[in-house]
Amino acid sequence: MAKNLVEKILEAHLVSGRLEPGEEIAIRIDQTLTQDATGTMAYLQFETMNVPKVKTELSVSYVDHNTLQDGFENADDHRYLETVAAKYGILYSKAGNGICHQVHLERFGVPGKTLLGSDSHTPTGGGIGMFAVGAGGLDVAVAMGGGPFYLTCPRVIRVNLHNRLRPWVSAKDVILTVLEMLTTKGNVGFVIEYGGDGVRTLDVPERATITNMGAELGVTTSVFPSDEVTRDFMVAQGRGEQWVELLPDPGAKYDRVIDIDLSEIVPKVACPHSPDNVRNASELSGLKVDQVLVGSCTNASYRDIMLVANALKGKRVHPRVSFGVACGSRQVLQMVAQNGALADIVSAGARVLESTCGFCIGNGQAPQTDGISVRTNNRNFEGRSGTRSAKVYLTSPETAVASALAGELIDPSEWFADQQYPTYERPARFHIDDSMILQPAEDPDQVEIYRGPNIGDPPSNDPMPDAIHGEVSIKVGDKITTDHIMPAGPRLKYRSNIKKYSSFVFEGVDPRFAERAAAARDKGIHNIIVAGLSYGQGSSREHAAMCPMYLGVKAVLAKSMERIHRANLINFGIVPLIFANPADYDTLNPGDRVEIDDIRQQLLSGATRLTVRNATSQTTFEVKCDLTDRERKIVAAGGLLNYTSKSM
Ligand code: MIC
Ligand code: SF4
Repeated sequence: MAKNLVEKILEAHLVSGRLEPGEEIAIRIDQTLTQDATGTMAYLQFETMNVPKVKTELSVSYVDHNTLQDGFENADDHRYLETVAAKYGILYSKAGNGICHQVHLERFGVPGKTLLGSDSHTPTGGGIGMFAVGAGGLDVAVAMGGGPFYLTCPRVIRVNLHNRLRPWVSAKDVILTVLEMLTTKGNVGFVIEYGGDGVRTLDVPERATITNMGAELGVTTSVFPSDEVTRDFMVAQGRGEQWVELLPDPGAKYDRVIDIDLSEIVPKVACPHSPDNVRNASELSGLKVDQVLVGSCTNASYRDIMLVANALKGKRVHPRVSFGVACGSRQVLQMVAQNGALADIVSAGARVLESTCGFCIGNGQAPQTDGISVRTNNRNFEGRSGTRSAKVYLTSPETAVASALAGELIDPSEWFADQQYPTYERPARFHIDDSMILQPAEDPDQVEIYRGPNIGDPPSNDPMPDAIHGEVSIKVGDKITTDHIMPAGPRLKYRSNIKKYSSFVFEGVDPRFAERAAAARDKGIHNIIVAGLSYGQGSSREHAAMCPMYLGVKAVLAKSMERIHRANLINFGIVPLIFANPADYDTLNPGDRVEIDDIRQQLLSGATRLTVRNATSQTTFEVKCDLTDRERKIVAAGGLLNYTSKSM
């Protein structure tokens, strides 16, 4: 039978289950990646598994998120990560070497392999033909220990790209067009497979811009075929021998097919505060901008930075604009330093930023009050920039650089109308220097793991009680992101210290939540979160489940939930429940006493509907409990760590 790309990769990695959309399957993981903000907890959990050496083909630990080091915490965490990597057979990419997804694409990605990463933008690897999935740190820890990764066998959407992009329009505009069509809601359980004659007009990093922001659609991952373009990119990275061709069979079946004519795409902008709030750049012309930032794992490849440098050559950014540029990797920074492009960027008046996540995760560069910021990254959630009143517009590097020069948001094809679009030529050989990637120790027994005072233990949890006697401790609306649940930015440095980090749960939504929830927990009352649509969008941070668990949250009742967050809730023993009738959401109020009888027994016996009693309003309603048998046992045990230690 003719197979699509997704079926081919999944079939080659299937450990259990049937390849039928909607079924639970388990797949073997070839490679893992972690970053420092999620990594410390992932490795603390890995250490509890008593595995002497990772069992994957390749595991890499990157330091790219918490590099500000305004205090000892980050530096302590980095040293912990470095020593853990040395001991357990993991490569360690030091701070300054670049953003995990970009470095992984450049130096390690292999078509047809599976990659599990503790970061939601791991699907960037789909640009080189990997089946690359984001997950919570605990799932990544299990994969490093040799365990399979469980997921719902996806449905596949085929997106055919035709023709080629016009000048001053680029890959970011393609994915913003897809986001405009499919939005951030309702795509859970799908994978996007790109194809069509337009694919060969896009180099691997451009494809990676597209798969990167698949995360914002909420799909499990996105994947491009591996063709001659992939081969040439890998040859230029000195890794030609790792290339394999990977194409779908002619006549392969898809759940849905979408056709996009690249030549019709125009420059796009995702307006505040959601990546799917997309408009044409030309409609926003004239909006004064205060800040423009180029960088992040979405748009900081050699191609992107060269484009920016060429567009800036001999010009100056608008005097009122603060303009920053962060290369996505040290490889890119070295190359633009050597070829003089960096000088063009600096001469134009740019602030050169470190090759890290930086501004994208709210570490520095917070805009002014009510500021307008144009950025090339992938998320513009309210407050993520560090300034609650700021408005962040997501664009391509082309639109960003035009706006930096103009001082206002502008369609780059209009601003550069008289200027030749710089043609990009991939270098025959990228600058290869992996000296900031440390190899594991030759004698692991000699390595002593460094644990500074910021490193706590992973918190433990009790099994699910027989019944839930709880209280609605917070009621939130639609599209609550993991940034709302667990703020990043200046709070990020407490990631390894759950007690401390837990005091910031829902900080920006309801600053008293953590205190209230902890008090209820201490009185033996179970905390319940009530939410609207797409609860838990965005980041993969398992802290958005782990910290609520620590505060005694036992259940989330939502209209719908995102994939990674749902999996994290289960991993930390919180039961994800969906309103059978969404209108019941309206009947609940903060403070309502809520009861679910025999929850533990019902979970274990496979009940798919549960009755919830609102003791305050004396009403009852039903919720859907669509969990697999394995997930039920995990929740009943109080989380994956309890479940694994019980079954070992
Ligand atoms: C993000 O973009 O939100 C992050 C920071 O990279 C997160 C991971 C984290 O919270 O550490 C992600 O996307 O998963
Ligand atoms: Fe880093 Fe931003 Fe990419 Fe997350 S989205 S990995 S914070 S650059």
